[in-house]
Amino acid sequence: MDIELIEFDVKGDKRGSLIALEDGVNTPFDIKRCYYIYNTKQGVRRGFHAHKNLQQLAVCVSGSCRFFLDDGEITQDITLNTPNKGLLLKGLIWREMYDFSDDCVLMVLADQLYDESDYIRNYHDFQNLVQQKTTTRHE
Ligand code: T46
Repeated sequence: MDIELIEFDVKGDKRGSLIALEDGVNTPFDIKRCYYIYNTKQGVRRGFHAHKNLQQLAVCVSGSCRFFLDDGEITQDITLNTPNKGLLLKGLIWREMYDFSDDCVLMVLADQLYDESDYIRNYHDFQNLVQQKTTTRHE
């Protein structure tokens, strides 16, 4: 699966901790957008989509949440519960986020501006696209 867990350097001193994410220094792509998800109600599951062409780095800067990931062949479950690790999502991956703690702030950096036409929000469309890509690869 086209994912990676990236660990960031923590600048810690007696006052506490600081993490800096800088374009081209310790981020895997040039950042065009940042958004964050917080105040998620108990039991809520979000996501339910894949992206055609988008790289994202998800960091749980407070609290915890889980990602269910599916690339059409295998599935994986990842827990994000520390601000010093980021989940890099690159390829065609169906994602669902769940188990948000009350204090969860999920920050996401993206390499593209928001574009609804980049979303695949139907699971069958996602499966078809995975199939097409697999067929093209084997031709
Ligand atoms: C993803 C996961 C991890 C915007 O207007 N601009 C934005 O940059 C984003 C991300 C969303 N929106 C609007 C679109 C919807 O009306 O905010 C609303 C909620 O978005 P959505 O239902 O897509 O949120 P999630 O939590 O299901 O998914 C989000 C991202 O959209 C998605 O790219 O990978 O977080």
